[in-house]
Amino acid sequence: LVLLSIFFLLSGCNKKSNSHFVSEVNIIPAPQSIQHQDGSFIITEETTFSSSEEFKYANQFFQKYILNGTGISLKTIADPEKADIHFKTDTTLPAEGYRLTVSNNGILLEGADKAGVFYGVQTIRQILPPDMETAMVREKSTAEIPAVTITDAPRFAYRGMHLDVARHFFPKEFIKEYISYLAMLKMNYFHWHLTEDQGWRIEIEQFPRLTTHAAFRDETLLGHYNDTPQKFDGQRYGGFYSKEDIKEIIAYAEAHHITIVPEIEMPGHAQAAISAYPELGCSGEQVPVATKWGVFENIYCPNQKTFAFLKGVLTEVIELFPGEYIHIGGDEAPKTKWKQCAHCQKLIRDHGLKDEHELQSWFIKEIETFINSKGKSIIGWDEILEGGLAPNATVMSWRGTQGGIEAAKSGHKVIMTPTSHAYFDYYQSERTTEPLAIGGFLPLEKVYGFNPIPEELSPEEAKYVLGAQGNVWTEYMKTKQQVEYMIFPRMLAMSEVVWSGPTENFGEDFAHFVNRVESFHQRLEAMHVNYANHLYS
Ligand code: TNX
Repeated sequence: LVLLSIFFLLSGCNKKSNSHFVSEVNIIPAPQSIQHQDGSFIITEETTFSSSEEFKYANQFFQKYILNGTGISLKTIADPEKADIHFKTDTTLPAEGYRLTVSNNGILLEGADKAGVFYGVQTIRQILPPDMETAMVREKSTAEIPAVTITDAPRFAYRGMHLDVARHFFPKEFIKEYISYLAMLKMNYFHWHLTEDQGWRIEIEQFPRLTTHAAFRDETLLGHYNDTPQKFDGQRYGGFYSKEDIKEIIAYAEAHHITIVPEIEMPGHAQAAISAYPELGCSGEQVPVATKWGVFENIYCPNQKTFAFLKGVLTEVIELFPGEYIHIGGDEAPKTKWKQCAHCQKLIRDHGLKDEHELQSWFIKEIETFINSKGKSIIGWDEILEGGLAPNATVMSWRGTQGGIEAAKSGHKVIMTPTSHAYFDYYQSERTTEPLAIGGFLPLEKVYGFNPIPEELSPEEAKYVLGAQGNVWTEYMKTKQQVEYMIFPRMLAMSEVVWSGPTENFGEDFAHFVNRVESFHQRLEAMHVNYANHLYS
């Protein structure tokens, strides 16, 4: 017995020194099918690797991951037949899908396309032990992967996460980390909320005051519009991304198979821009960059200067971002100033419009025509439905799913992001120790139970629902640690909603999910990522 305990003690020590990694199969989002077999494959210094240049991002990611985690530089060889690890195409698989076969003899990863191979690599990553996440080159060690066959493909084509970088600014290093979290969870769209009342965050060469002036605010009076103002030290607060920063982030996103959807808000949430260029507002008065949270009456005036400005801005935005979509906002635009403005009233009469809501739709349609002429499509928050939808617009349904249902029924594409299931700025537990949040209540279980396809839609109409997205408004998140706390573990649930599909047996599935989340926490820890350590509310 003494000898036996010494043996166990020693083997325990061995594990700690990470000389040989063994792991269990525990993947988020859950794959469509997993079959376990006996045996395993061990990656050693002798392991050979063959892939095609076409999969360069997946190859790079994989090789770097193994190197960081084990110190092994995989030997690349040309002949796929001789390689222990082989990545290749199988066009019979569904889009973005993959088939991973691990046996005693090696690893075969087949992908429908480049994204499929990349997601297969993310699965391999999650089968490998969490300790390998800690980015440092270790003493040479090996990594053991249990024999398994996984066949997998996503439920939705749009699997998104949003981040508001305007209420609080986050440096480009964190934006890359955020993108890497999406990639790890097989999400593929990053909705980058770049402009707000409280700050403009993207360099536009034609309008330099956007970054010298509108990117900064006086922080003395910061607080919610109903809150007692919080006293800060009276410093300027802000920041912006230069064009070089943005190019760097776009390249990083591309290498992670993520498309960025940049958002330029209009006609509301525009006070920072109007502060820099007062002629963009209806009264022309000088207003400050907002220092409180909420909804503001200073919105763009539908005049020639505004259209020239927005077209100039959008031209530069379109030149930068390669993706199909430009998000034009459209939400929360009070019409007070438009009601008081003679020019606006004349527009309403001249164009035979009913009211200011129809004027907003006219405004958005003008912008859509411009964006379409540059070969891109618009996405707008569901308020863009109110005065008639722009012909080719995709609707982001945030005030519940009703807007999305209406849009899908009229043949428009939809992304579901309802406050009820997708707002990660809401509280996630009822504990009194929760950090201050905007309000609301969205526990993990509720996110997990979200079905982006409402019952009201027929199978034909449901096809217009491209997918769903988690939103992260940062009024009450100042640091990356706070953002991470709010997204983990809820983003894990969202990734499963959009990738793995509806659960037939909710209670049991949620319990299994919670087990997987618990072990995923070790991975986040190894990555030095903060998370909320409560799985139930
Ligand atoms: C509403 S969601 C907003 C944001 C706020 C958020 C806070 C949406 C389109 N607009 O401006 O940050 O609520 O939850």
